[in-house]
Amino acid sequence: MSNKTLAILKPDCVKKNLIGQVITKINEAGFKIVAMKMTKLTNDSAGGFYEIHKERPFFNDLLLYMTSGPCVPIALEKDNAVADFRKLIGATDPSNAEEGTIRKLYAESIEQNIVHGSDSDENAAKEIAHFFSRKELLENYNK
Ligand code: 3AN
Repeated sequence: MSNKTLAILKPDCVKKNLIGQVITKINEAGFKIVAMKMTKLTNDSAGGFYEIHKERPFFNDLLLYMTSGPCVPIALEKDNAVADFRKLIGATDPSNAEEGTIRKLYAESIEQNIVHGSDSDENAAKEIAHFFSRKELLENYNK
């Protein structure tokens, strides 16, 4: 899976009408869109996705935010996808993000930070499977 990653355009991205701008940045950086959908997460789905954060103090707020409106999960393909995508989006806290990164350009806060990117190849595989069936992916990979 080393050439795959999962992005989510989060509810603040959708509400601010930034889907187009953010996808343009993703394409310009050389990523190929393999699968994409617009969906409103349930509490269970968001809780499963962010399971690793369930003991963190911000977990409940994170679920409230991630279920507050539709989001856009996107499976992406590129050499070195996980690291390159995290470089493109910038630090979790937009005030620490590098100039030109998606979070620096568009994000408001550490919580409402526009976009998610997988943090390892192992998590990328799990996260892609959270949103897309094998059939949806097999039809699209390397095409
Ligand atoms: P990243 O999305 O950069 O990998 P993680 O995995 O540490 O960051 O955090 C997952 C999500 O949890 C973040 N995208 C953000 O929405 C939220 N989050 C992380 N740290 C905080 C925090 N200190 N306060 C509030 N929300 C946070």
